[in-house]
Amino acid sequence: MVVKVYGPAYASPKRVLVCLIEKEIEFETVPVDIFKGEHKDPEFLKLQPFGVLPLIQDGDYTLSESRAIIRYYAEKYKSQGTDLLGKTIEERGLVEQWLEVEAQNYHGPIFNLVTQILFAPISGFPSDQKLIQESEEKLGKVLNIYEERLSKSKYLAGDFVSLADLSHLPFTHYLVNQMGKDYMIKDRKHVSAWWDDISSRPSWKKVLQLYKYPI
Ligand SMILES: N[C@@H](CCC(=O)N[C@@H](CS)C(=O)NCC(=O)O)C(=O)O
Repeated sequence: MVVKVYGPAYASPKRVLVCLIEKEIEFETVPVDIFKGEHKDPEFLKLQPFGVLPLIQDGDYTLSESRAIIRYYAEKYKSQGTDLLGKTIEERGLVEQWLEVEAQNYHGPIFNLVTQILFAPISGFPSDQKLIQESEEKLGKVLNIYEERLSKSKYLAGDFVSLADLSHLPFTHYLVNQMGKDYMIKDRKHVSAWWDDISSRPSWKKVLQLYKYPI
């Protein structure tokens, strides 16, 4: 059964795509255009009542929330492709901890920066400069903690790449490549080396090559 991934152009679905490639899971993609409001079409809302991407369909199994999807596939195919969950229960605990850090501490400020700097102008809204400044400060503090952590281990959960690292790829890509804020990564030696490592993985390069970002 081939997994169907909805909305491959957008950042959160790319979190799923990079993990499916690492896990060597066959998939196909279904384009959904947020700018045309296709994610709010009644047919789509039947599958994902909140009207957000990504969504996957695997036979008659439907799942949304990008981090739930990547946990599901990393567990289901634990011994296929790259093991992204760690070998021991203690390593798994650390993968979960850093996945939560990404979702609870990193994602909020970086999401605000992306929406205010990149999406507000093309949607015809003024950018909120105060929110941009506050979000950059918050993200900087999170990155200082990452710098300390990554001075002790190559990846966030230890010396093995995991879901926790890959989960950072889609939004950090915007920060480094499209927002003129690459110094936030490059000025921190260990964060910078970590970013170079994870963003040069063949799986991520393939995602970037096959599924262009909307902006
Ligand atoms: N927590 C959700 C967030 C998904 C999300 O924000 N998706 C964006 C695309 S990157 C979206 O669908 N935005 C459309 C909207 O919010 O109306 C996840 O990780 O799957």
